[in-house]
Amino acid sequence: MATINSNYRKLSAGYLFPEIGRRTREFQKHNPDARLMRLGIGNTTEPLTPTIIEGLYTGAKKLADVKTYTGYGDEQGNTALREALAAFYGARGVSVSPDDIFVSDGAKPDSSNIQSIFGPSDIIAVQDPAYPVYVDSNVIAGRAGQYDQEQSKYTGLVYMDCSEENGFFPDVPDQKVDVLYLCSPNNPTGAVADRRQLKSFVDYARRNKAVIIFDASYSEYISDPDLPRSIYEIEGADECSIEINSFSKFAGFTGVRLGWSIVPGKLTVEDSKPGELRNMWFRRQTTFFNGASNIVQDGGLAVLSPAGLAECQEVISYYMENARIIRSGLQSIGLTVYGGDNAPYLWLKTPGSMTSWEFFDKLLQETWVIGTPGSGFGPGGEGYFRLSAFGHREDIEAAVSQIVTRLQL
Ligand code: PGU
Repeated sequence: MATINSNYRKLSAGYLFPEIGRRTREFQKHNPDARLMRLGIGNTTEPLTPTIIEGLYTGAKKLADVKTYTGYGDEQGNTALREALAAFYGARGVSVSPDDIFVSDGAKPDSSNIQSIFGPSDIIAVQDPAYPVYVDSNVIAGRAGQYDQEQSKYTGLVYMDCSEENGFFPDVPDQKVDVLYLCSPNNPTGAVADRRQLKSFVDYARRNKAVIIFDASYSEYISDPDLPRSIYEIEGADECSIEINSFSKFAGFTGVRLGWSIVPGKLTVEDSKPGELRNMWFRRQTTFFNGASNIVQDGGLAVLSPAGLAECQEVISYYMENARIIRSGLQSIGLTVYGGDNAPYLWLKTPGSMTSWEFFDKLLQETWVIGTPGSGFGPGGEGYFRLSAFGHREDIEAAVSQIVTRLQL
């Protein structure tokens, strides 16, 4: 007799984005003429650049010739791509070995799967609010305890508060935890950790033999040269941190699918030898995953070429200009807005004492703009709302103009 993994029943509700989709379809059904503007999901909209398209063509053309055809590739990912990624870090003064890099089909799978190399009763800490995948993957793995409806929290997780008071980046926990998820530039708040803040977490992790899972999916949106784009910019981080990154937001690969994670050979935990965790992640990936598409990996190589990097920066600047347009529009009607400086997300305070979902419905009804309720990212997001700067300029301008002229405050 088969039984289910009852941990799935503990998940608080539907995954946030499908729930937004459900409410949106419902609205559209009753308002078929409304032209919706989607600033909800962080989904790229601008086309891939010429150098990247050329890289993808090269990858496809190789498959047409018996001399260059390849089937299953190198297990950790194409060696040339791993070397190019190591060089990408090297150019920033960060030393990463290609042997420690694992190419994947994106940061979401890596950030949900990585927990499988840790003990079933390890204590997990998450930023609050946070990208929901860190919480949900640990709920499914049975580490989160029960969902407490009243608190909107899992009893087994440690929530690290990110609020206006601490600039939306948390202090280290005042208790001992084993695995900590950090995301900088942050989804959803748009906050970016500085070196001192990251150092405090690296020091904490080393003191407690804990591991930081650092999601750097938005690292390329940092334009301030003083802000760290990799946790490995902090001394000692390679003994206590795993970094996850992606070509999704960096190069518009949200639908193409390509990412990477770094599990340093030096990383150790309480009961492991150096290299053991890296080997376990290798074992996990080679057992459950068969590598990213070879064509796509050629696209990734093109991203990392000098021309590719320059073109990607232009697209990123375009999205960041969107962020500026959204922020100044919202501020012009008196809303309080955070983020959007070195991250493609704007984090606004809902007006009055509205809940995040109330504001979602109000914004949709009055302005036809779709955003993301902050409470969907954890209890600390209640009373906040996320707007994404991904979108065509004309759509962003139309959305801002609708908000400015039609939102009743
Ligand atoms: N990590 C963070 C922090 C993210 O915000 C996202 C995407 C990912 C990872 C996923 O990266 P991939 O490399 O494309 O797998 N967040 C978007 C999309 C929603 C989702 O379900 O992933 C968002 O709107 O929050």
